Amino acid sequence: MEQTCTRRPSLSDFLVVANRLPVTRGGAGQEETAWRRSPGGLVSALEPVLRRARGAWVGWAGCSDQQVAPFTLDGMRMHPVSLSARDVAGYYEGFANATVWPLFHDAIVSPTLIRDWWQRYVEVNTRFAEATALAAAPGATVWVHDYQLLLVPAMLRTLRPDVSIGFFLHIPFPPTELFMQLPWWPDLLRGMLGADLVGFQLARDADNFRRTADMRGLATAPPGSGGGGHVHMGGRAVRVDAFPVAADGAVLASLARSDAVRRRARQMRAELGDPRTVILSVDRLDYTKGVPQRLDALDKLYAQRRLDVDRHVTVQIVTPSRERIPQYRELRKQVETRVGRINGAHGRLGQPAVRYLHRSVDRDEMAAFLVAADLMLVTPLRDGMNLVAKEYAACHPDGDGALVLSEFAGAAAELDAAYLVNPYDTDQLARMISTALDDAPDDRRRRMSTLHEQVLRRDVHTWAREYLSALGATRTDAHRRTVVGGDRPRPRAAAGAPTAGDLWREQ
Ligand code: GDG
Repeated sequence: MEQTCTRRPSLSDFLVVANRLPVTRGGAGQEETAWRRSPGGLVSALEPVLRRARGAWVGWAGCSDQQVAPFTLDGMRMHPVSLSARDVAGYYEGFANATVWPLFHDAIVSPTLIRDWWQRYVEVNTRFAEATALAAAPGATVWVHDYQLLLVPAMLRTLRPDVSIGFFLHIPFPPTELFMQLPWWPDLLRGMLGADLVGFQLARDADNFRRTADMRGLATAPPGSGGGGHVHMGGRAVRVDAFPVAADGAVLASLARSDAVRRRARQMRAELGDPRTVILSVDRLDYTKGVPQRLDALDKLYAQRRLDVDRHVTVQIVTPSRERIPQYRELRKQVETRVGRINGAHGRLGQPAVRYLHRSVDRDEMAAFLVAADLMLVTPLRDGMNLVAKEYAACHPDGDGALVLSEFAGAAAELDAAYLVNPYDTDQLARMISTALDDAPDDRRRRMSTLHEQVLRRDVHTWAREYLSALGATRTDAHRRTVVGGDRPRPRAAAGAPTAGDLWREQ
């Protein structure tokens, strides 16, 4: 990987702002200082887009109490934001992941409200906004991501009214009554409304957001008026709309067709004892992903002998996540206790029912697992989208395989040819797993072909293009409204600065 250090990086016309830089330091056989790409939903979704647009990324490098100078990696400029150990505890593990994350996922786990965390969140958001303001060229386009940075759009607008600001939320936006449980909800709402375009995964999330803005007396216009709904804020019309995130379909499909991955998939099946059916789940170890509930359904099926260890092998991969947060440590115990119980009750010597991996695997290995699986279980209790479901469909071009998908994953809104299920209902989940296994081969094939076509038709590049074109259009709209509506004119972009739409079209 080509890596260069620049003391004074040039200004960028296009910037992604996210909690984490898409890199981690070090790795097996690498020097301590070498950076490599890190896994995760946001990175998977954005990395190809950013490379194509040759932009910059503002984010935390992942190590606390260290100043990291800006650097360039594989043609992407990185602007590290430094966080102290106290920042990490209060802003990241605290307010972002123990307050906002559970609340926005239907409060599956009770959100913790701690005023110090909130203050830390405000401070860190300020730092992100300041770092972005320094790195952005006049009239630049800035795309801010996710629940860790809800305040950044408004802060950045104050510092740099010339830039075009997009915000995208990767997780669900909760119903108004839940959102209003947060003592600081008006600040968060105002923060998001600093953007020109506020994007969500689903129309349902955008509707929740508009309803919440209504509570604040901010006038909203219905969807359809000018290509999406608008919220009027401080003399500006903020566009609010849905942009469902997509997988890097073509790349995965070609990886899945490659000799190396196919060979590895065959080898995996052999290592599993060449069972008739390989059942797979891959999740970040998070209570939103419904892992214990899914294991309970499998337990039932093994107990009722609808699954047996000779013919059906289950592989559960969990990627370690947020391990310093107590609820995540508790979840790991719950999952591992269940795996032990299932294997103790239904496995045989050398033939466990569930093969359990608590680690992340590299991209090719991940693709091989997806190819090897006859049945994929994606059953979150709540999920903004869920890319694993889409990635599985991308890896099955020939109509083989089957996908059991939770109704509470955002992906279910598009992938309705999957076997949809309510993951809270263990009996129904068990029945649906059986149905998917026993379905007529033609029906299963028809469903899988539909899913594959869907995820290839609309991939991560389409997603970014849709979002950036919409963001580009808001700049034109804002100018028109300034002239028509007589608002105080915003400083215009520097002559020649590309809009978000131009940035995309240039590629
Ligand atoms: C958030 C939202 C939304 C996972 N383990 C490994 C690995 N992964 C990759 C998957 C997939 C990504 O990580 C996980 O994405 P998800 O969408 O499933 O979930 P979150 O991390 O919760 O992401 C979610 C997403 O943002 C994007 O908007 O869909 O709803 O919660 O790409 O493949 N990749 C590799 N090894 C692993 O062990 N290589």
